[in-house]
Amino acid sequence: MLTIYSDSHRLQHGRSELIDGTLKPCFETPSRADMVLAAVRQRDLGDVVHPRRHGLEPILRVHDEGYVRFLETAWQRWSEMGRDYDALPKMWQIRRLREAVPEHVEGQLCYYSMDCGTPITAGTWQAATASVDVALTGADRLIGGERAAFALTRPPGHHAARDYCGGYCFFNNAAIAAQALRDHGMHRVAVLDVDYHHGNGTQDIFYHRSDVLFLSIHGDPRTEYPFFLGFADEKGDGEGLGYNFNFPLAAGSCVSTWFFALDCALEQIARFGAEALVVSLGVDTFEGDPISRFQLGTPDFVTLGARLAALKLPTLFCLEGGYAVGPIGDNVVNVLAGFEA
Ligand code: SP5
Ligand code: ZN
Repeated sequence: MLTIYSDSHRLQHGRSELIDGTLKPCFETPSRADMVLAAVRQRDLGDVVHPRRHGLEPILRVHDEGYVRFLETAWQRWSEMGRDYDALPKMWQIRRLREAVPEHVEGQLCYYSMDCGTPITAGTWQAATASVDVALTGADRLIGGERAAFALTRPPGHHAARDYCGGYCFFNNAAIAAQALRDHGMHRVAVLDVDYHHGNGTQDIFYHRSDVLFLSIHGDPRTEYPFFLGFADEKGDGEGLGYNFNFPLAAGSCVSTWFFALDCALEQIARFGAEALVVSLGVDTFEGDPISRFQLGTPDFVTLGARLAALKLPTLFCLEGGYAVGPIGDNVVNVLAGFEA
């Protein structure tokens, strides 16, 4: 399988995130992508190519223009105030506060963020746009007739909604790629999110649409991040009613429960008549993940890949979460190898 990779991911190197009440070193680190790339090479998955630049147009098909301009200028405006530390928000536009975009970068940072774990740094814009290019170059390959491609996207994307960042995500790589597939003639695209955390951003982007089916298997939001979306009764709205499926599972759920949910999701994808599949591939479902609570073992990821392959669809894998840095490479490559076996 072809891998698309860019060194620009290193430019996203946040110092800290607010977790359990203190600023801790970011879980989402450059070493994650380095480990995945090393495993791709070591296990001879296939060629590794650089992305092609696609510009802002495909991003603006999915994201709000004000949000995109904010991300483009945020670091410069932040650092002009003499701040050399990562930009993190400190309040939110919560219930009954005015829903208006503030003028000041500080207020905009709060307005356009979902959480306090997604630092904007000097290199965020470059890293996030390169990550989109990685996903779009993968989509190009599918459009060109390839069976599958692996977009080694970092920073990840699935928590980024139409107009906010969060959960270590800035642009929704998988959603932008799915939209690109639609724009290049694929009529029905399914996005399957297997990251431990609900793909709130992707759901947000496609919630009113019937041409992109969204399905997510994740830790139950009653106890797990992102808490405010990902419940089973969210089924889509308007045209999109019946085209959104959430499979929330209790934290600590066993492997067979997880694979049962996967089978339900795969059945829906087949029923939908998808012409292409985008997989939001988080491996924070791993038993050793430091911030998540499912129990998949390293060999289970081979099984996941094999089950996805059984759909027989052109498939684009986009990397999302996974924070057990030592095993992340084997876990990810196991999915891809299982797919190809
Ligand atoms: C892409 C992705 O996987 N984003 C995940 C963002 C999760 N951020 C908040 C995690 C909070 C976990 N709390 C557990 C604390 C363990 N001490
Ligand atoms: Zn995750």
